[in-house]
Amino acid sequence: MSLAERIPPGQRVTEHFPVLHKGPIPKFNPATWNLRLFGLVEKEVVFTYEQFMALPTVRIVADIHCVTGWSKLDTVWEGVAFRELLNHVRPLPQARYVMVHCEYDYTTNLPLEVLMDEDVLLAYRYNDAPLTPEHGYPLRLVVPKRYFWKSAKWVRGLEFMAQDRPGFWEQYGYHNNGDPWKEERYAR
Ligand SMILES: Nc1nc2c(c(=O)[nH]1)N[C@H]1C(S)=C(S)[C@@H](COP(=O)(O)O)O[C@H]1N2
Ligand SMILES: [Mo]
Repeated sequence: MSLAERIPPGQRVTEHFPVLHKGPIPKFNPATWNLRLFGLVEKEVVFTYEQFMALPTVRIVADIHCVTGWSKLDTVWEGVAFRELLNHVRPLPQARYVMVHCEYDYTTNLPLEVLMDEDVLLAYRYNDAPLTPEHGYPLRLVVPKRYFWKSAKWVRGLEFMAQDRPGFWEQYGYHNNGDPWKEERYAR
């Protein structure tokens, strides 16, 4: 694919890695940090930092697209594939959506089916180095096929749900789906 074909409509490529978020960068304490998988699951699962870091890892190379107009090509992420988590938690049959919960109450919503894609991961390394605090250390979601606001930083919980519910930006008028190729930037 040519470079031009990799840029969704209305986007421009940046070499930088802009930092965008609401509120402060949370402090990280590995002794108290955990990741909670809850909601419509057979049995709730809570990973300690140590347990989470022991999970099998994947490495992906992906282009990322921010709704504010920048795209960044060939970003490299390492962490745990979302679908690996389903070896540890069993969602109930009616669970079709996930609310991603972060520090300071940032949330974003995604269909479970979208998260099951092989390029979706909970990342703790970026471009062959530990993720930096401003980019989501110790753990961020990466969903390359959606605008980057859905790639939530500082993730602490995944809530399995039967009905969809808007997350933080989705409540403030961002598109519920956020596919860059369809330019799903804002809700009508
Ligand atoms: N927890 C949290 N995650 C967040 C945000 C936020 O405000 N809080 N902002 C989102 C938005 S709008 C974007 S564009 C990306 C930016 O990620 P970056 O700072 O690593 O470029 O993070 C997303 N994840
Ligand atoms: Mo954003």
